[in-house]
Amino acid sequence: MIVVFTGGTSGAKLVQGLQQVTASSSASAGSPSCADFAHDGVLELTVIVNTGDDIEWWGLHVSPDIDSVLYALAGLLSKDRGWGVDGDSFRCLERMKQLGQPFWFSLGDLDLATHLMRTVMLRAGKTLTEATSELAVKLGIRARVLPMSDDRVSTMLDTAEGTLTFQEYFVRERHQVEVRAVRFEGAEQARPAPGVVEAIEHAEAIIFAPSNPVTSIGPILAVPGIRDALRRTKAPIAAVSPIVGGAAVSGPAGKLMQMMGWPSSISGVARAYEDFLDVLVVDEADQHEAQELRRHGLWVCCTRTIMRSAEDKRNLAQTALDFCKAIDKSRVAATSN
Ligand code: FO1
Repeated sequence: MIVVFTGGTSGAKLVQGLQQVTASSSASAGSPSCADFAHDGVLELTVIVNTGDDIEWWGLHVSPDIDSVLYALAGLLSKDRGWGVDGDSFRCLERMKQLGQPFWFSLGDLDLATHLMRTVMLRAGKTLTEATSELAVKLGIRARVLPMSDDRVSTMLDTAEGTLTFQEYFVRERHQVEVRAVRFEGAEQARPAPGVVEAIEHAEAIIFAPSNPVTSIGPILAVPGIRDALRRTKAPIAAVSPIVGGAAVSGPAGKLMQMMGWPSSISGVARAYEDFLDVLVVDEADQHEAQELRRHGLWVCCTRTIMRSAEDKRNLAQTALDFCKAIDKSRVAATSN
């Protein structure tokens, strides 16, 4: 089983790449390295998703990162926006605006159906894990999509303008306000969702998508038990850097990493995951710094990490998995010597 940790829109792109790789391996057309991870030709994919960005909007429970993964896996994700449903309309949003309701968070008309269904299920007493699984089944998704927790964890940002939820910071303020601290409210009492720790323990490879280490992956690692499981697991762990050439590919990752006291570079990404990371996958633009990290004992793989086409996504996913396999083999060799 391949496990991927993700949040945000870049993460969803790598999930699409991993889906392509795992699907082709299931059809026995994958590369020999991926076939090594497959059982009876089936390479399972489990996606562990950030829910710190979740928002109650117009009375509905919206899980943006879960939805980006669901839409990505179902082939429904908007290519232009990177979130929401491809080709969606916003008529309800227009009407809500006329009715004097808040409209800075744009819910599309088709997207609304997902939030309605999720909210109905949650109000009927289902957990977020159950609601997500039911949505995934209805959308014809074969991968297992797990929220990080069924308990509410909210990413809060202390800024020059006061305390903001993640969506207030990211969408309403367009991440232009100065951030002084990031907190994950509720994390201390939260438990990992059912299946999360087991997936980490039984994984053959674990990949961190090129998501923001502070606000997309940070909330997942803040759930007690998840970081410990990552430190314990025998699975090789790779992270794809969201920082290319010293700057975030998109969004505020660089600024937030600096706020945390980490460099906004591939070294900062290595620092965020230093207690469990085996391989850092970085862009060719970061060759020079990669060499420096290697001198400190980290495996660093330089490749093309910008994902524009389906082929880019597939190639990046394949490279990350190949490196995990190489590490696996080197560990086996080391223990048998
Ligand atoms: N991002 C925006 O920049 N503007 C929006 O109005 C917006 C609405 C939205 C609605 C549903 C959804 O699933 C995602 C949405 N996003 C929007 C993206 C969202 O803010 C991000 O995907 C993440 O939360 C950041 O990781």
